[in-house]
Amino acid sequence: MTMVEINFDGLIGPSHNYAGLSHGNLAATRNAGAISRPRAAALQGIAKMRANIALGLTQGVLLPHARPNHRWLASLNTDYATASLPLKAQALSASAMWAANAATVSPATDTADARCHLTVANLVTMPHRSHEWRGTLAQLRLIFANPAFAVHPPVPAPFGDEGAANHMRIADRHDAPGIEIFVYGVSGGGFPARQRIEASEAVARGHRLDPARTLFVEQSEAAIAAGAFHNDVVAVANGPVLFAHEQAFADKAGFYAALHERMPSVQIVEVPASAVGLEDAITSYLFNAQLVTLPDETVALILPEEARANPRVWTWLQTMIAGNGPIRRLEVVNVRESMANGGGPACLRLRVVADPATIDPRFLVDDARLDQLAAIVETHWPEMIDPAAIGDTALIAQIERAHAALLDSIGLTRAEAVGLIDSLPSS
Ligand code: SUG
Repeated sequence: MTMVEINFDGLIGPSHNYAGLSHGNLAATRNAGAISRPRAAALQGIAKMRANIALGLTQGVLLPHARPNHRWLASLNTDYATASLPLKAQALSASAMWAANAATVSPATDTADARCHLTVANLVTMPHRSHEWRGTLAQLRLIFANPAFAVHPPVPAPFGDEGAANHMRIADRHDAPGIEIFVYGVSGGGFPARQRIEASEAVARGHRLDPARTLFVEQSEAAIAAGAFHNDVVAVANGPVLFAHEQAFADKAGFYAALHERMPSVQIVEVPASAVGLEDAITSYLFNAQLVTLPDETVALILPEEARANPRVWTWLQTMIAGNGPIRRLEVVNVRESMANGGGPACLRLRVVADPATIDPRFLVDDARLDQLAAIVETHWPEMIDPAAIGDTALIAQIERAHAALLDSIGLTRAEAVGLIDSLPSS
């Protein structure tokens, strides 16, 4: 059995638009009302997947959800034609693209029953995200149907859970037992703290983690107030390396001490606020990078272009690379369309450590599969969406045709496809 880290990227859906739905996500609110480019957005995401494959990484894909979500509107006793504009936007959101919010994942090495556990996030803090879970659960049950996995439904409301975006794992290697770190928020100044400790604790119990190797860490109020609506905007971990902003955590000293005690081999790369302030860290998405181990064991940071464009951030990165730290290589990707909604390279992916042979092969991608996906996007995805025009029936018909064409191309059985279209759990 070969356990590797697989990055499942959310394919950016045909309804990608800038509706300004996420209070506390500064990029999304700043771009509210702007014209989006769903086709370019999805192609940027595909190019990122291709670049990761070229680096020797194993790549998977999560499909966009059927939007508008008619089932959700029906549960609100309305339909798309008659719903208010805010409800239309919430039903139409392509936010499932940010796969880091799909679920929390604990590899088999960390769990009492030696299965890889996934708990779907409830995303209850934001209305447009709160209806993702059914589609995500249906899809994860398809992809991870093998008994090597346990896929759990979400923790109930009101305990907000935003999935892997608030979860980190430190381990000597991907296939070695790790320390799992759950980051929750208590207060966020004027912005909501989206991850509740009760949810993190419930996920950890469900995953049957060893309490001695599990940490619950509070995100700093300053970070949330500055726009870090998820921990993965101010910190990222991979293998034995934690890369974090100095102001990411409420009790940094206590957290670092607990981590060192449990994993003496941990290497912490901290960015001081004096070199990169929270504002620069958040606008550049320096920490929303994919921190990965390449096949030759080099640790690389896959950053958004916005990080290179910020002189303070880029200067700090150049100094880091010139030094002797564990992060040895920088790669830059263009995911501007997603970034404009507050989703960087790390938001777009869900990491799963598993044997690829246990995964439904329809959800693993190579260059040829990405060519097929790109062809569907080129043919069917709308070129532009003006959020003021989401009532346009021709646009909605195009979005629904695009999704149907994608499902057709994946080779799903009728029952599987119905599960994904109707967002019904498959069992
Ligand atoms: O939940 N943006 C997402 C971005 C999620 C980023 N994910 C991670 N950090 N892992 C959010 O705020 C914007 C949608 C809109 O405004 O139309 C949005 O939902």
